[in-house]
Amino acid sequence: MRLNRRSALAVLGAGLAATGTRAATAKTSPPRLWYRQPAQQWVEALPVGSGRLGAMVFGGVSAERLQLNEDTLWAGGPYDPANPEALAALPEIRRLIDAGEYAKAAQLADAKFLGTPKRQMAYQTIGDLKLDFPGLPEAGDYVRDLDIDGAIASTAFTADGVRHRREVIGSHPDGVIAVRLSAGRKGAVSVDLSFASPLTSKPVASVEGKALVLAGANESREGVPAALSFECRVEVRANGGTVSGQGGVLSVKGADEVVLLIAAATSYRRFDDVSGDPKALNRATLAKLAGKPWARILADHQADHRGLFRRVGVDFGRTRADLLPTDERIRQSPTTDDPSLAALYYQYGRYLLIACSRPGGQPANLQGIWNDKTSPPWESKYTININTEMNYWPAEPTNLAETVEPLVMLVEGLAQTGARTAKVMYGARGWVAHHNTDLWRATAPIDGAFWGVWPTGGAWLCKHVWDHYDYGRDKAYLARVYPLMKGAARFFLDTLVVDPKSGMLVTSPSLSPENDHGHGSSLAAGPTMDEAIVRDLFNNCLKAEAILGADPAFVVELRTARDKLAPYRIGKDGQLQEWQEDWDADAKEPQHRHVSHLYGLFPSDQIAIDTTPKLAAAAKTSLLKRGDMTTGWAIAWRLNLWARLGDGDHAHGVLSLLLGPERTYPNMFDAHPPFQIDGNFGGTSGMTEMVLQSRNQHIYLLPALPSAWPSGHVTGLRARGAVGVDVRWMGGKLTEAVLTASADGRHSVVHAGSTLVVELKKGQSARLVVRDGALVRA
Ligand code: FUC
Repeated sequence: MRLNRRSALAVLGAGLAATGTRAATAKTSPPRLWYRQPAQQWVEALPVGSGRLGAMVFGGVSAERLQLNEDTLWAGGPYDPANPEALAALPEIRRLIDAGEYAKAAQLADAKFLGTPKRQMAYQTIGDLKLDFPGLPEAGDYVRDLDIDGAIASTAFTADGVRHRREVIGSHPDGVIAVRLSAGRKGAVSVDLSFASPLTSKPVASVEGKALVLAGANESREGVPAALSFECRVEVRANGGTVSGQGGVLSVKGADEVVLLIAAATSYRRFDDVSGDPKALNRATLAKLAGKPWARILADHQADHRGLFRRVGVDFGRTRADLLPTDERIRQSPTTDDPSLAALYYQYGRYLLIACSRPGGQPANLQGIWNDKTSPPWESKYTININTEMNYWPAEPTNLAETVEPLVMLVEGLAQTGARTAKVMYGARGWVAHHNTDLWRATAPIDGAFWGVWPTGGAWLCKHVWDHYDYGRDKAYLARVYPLMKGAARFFLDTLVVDPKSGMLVTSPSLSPENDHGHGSSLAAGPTMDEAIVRDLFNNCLKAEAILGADPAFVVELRTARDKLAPYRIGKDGQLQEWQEDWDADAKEPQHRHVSHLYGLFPSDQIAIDTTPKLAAAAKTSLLKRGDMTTGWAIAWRLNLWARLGDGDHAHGVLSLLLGPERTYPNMFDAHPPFQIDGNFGGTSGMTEMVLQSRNQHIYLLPALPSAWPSGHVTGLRARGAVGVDVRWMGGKLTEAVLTASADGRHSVVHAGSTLVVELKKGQSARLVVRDGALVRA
């Protein structure tokens, strides 16, 4: 049953009367995740983050657990994995590939062309801050939630007739995780604080006055010595009661209210500098907060968060399912019409990006910043053959451009470390990064030739570097990043080789990410994805040069090489070929999770249903072959692709796979499985692509609206050319769109076959409606 706003409130009232719980009372907007029981598993706990610091909140009654992260606490230390043996082996690896001896090429690459060490460093947890509440009896009226508009996790319950409330935030402006423990009766808050850390380096907890401190080092890994020191410092502010410390335990007894300010830092300054002083950093962070009450810390945090979060509003419709706790909604979602679960997932993606990627911090890794292990899956690092890029797909279109800064900083580091890898391993100028990187900006191939010998990771990241300009149109920024793009392009100008069969320029050795083509290995020359990524890189360099006018000689070189890149090919089954050869039918895993050759359709716009219909049809054939059900992030990629194919109903079907309990944990974290945050971000991006696309110099309104969302709106989105876009629809039809320019520009807007060109000066807006089937200015 579908409800309008008024009947939804009536149902809410009825639910309230039936249950009489506060859980039900609080169940109106703002958007939130909520539960009737504490988290048992980590994937039930709720994430907060300051960008740099993260905490997972379990919501236990007699024992609370805050699992803590700091985004530079990784294993190892500065290291250079470039393998000096590689250069000599390179010609023979290329020759074997040209001769069709792919297995031998892979063997040689395994022996000579991998980084030293063959694996990268892991992102590590600090451990847990444990809060034990002695003497708290059984609780009733329990509810915990995460308000993603207020960016606050709360746990509330009644014990012995006293209402207790615990709140946790991750404040970007103040650089701390802050906790408030309060109760409805004076003197009712008593808590014992201690640390538990799984780090084998055995950090030591101690009490310093009214602070509990955990100090130690990171772990060594793969023969790379541990080079970081870290400290986590919890300052306790008790209102009333007593504070005392013993051993590694700080106890508060009989307080009216307790506020905890948690600062954490490591000695990491840059990939090649670990001379920071974490103790001094934490002291300075906390000293700045002296005298600042919780109410102001909270107000500053919420103003900061909402300044980003509230830019976008989303409504895909509402049903009764909206009234259920979040874990139940996820469980029921495969069989329930619950469009506002999709809207919640959408905004949760934005919440997570704000919480884990802010200027001054590290970019979002495989788990954002949330990780409870010292040796997490795939080291919770940066997998740049899809996962890191996917993390940032929603950033520009959903109006969170600020969150991209850490990614640009990552690329600035890679351009330095990758210059050495390019020189040592390829004898090339410019810079290269392969399929993974870590805190230390390692850029050599790793894991094995099958996965690692893929030179286009850095080039793909450069698309984000360019997109940040294309959405924002800030020339000073473009001048700053042009050398990064140029360096990435320089590497390919020096290393592309002529394919003896076609005479075109191809990457070699390379592979189509992690996919065995059935001829002995994954290694190949000129996989479709590489050619597409390099084409984007060269074109974006050319566009940047045209704006900056920096580099006429480089332009000639780029154009010549670009025009010799291998074109897309359609294979014998009508599919878009994944490789230069028509091997798709021979591939070992026909339903492989990666859909790398479809990069041209999304995230790029080299292939589109209106600009290259034949290639788009071939891409669709490939996509149908790959199937819909796969790992979390790979479902999310398919969602974006189906939106680009203009098939809203197929996209919606794919979205239901992502939102179901097999791919979404109770805390709404994406399940690869295991947890990987890319699916969350890819999901937000895919839903955006259903209602708005900004590609091929046009803005497409409602390009893939599913019949399951007949009425709704998304406001505050962004399109290329520094323009904001609101879209509203009813009965499956566009009712209005509003464009708001933040720079002068001309925008070509497309809807249902009708195109309208809108010219706007900075600050102006235009309202568009459909009249007699044509898009017009209202
Ligand atoms: C790539 C993917 C895997 C996983 C890993 C982190 O290698 O193929 O599925 O997501 O990254």
